[in-house]
Amino acid sequence: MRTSYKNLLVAAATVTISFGAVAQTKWNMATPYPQAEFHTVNITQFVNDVDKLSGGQLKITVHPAQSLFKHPEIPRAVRTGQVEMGETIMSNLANQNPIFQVDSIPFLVTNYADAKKLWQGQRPFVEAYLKDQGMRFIYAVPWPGQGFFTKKEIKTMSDMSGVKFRTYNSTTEKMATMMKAVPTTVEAVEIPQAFSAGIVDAMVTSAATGARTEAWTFSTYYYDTQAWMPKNMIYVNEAAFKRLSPKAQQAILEAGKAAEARGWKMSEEVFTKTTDTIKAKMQYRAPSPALTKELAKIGDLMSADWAKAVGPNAQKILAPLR
Ligand code: PCA
Repeated sequence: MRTSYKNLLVAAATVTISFGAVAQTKWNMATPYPQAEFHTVNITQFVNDVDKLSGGQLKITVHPAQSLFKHPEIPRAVRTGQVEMGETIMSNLANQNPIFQVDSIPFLVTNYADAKKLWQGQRPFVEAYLKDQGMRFIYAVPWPGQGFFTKKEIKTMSDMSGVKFRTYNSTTEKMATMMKAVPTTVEAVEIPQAFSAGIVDAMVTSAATGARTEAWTFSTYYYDTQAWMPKNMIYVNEAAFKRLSPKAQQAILEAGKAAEARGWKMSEEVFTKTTDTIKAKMQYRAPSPALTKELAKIGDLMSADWAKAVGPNAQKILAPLR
């Protein structure tokens, strides 16, 4: 996006127009995923709720599919106040702080009940880190469990050796390297093009994103490993938040609480529905015991590295799960 347009948006956002007694504030929100993903559907409902609960005081325009900022740029854009609100997959921030990585380690959690427990342990640290950065955490929602979409059959890990493999951030890249695959980071919105251009021949993602991208048009097998459940988080620039009326602030917090509860339910529903679609359209496979065992080994190594990087807080984060 051109800088001049960005500046214009920022200027527009700070304009508060008065309609009689009620002041109206306009905000922008940058998100990485397209409208068709359930996370974005949930965000749309969230901003509608904010509008209603604030009595029309706060209007948030959602810019999906990286249309305002590229996914990796969103946290900085929110931190510096270029945009008031954003969405990011948490493990993208693993390079800044390892607390964000824990939901992307293979086989730490493989179902919604455990994902919730892990989130309970992780949440205070996520909130504190964002606060420290001049941001405020609003809510988080998990993706369905991650699996592998491939063109060829994968019986053991050695079948992944040298495969051009789509990953989505440094954590997934690390795992792919440990699998001896050749990782390339491709944003979710660019998946079909990456396959058709021959940049990748396999990918890691959820049934949700597999179905949304019609993975059957560019791959054959789906290995349902349920390897981890990464979360997206929604957060705001704290200074912008403080400038809002108490009523608008309250609206964001309340709508956020509702969006978190609704989003977890949506995720579980989408998981069932899209897994059924994939079963109907693709060669659906449970991973072989050998593949599961080899992945678990990678998970153990990543867990150990993670715990070392986090230090004593690792035990606190994992406590609800244990
Ligand atoms: N979909 C997103 C993140 C994880 C997921 O299931 C993606 O593939 O980029």
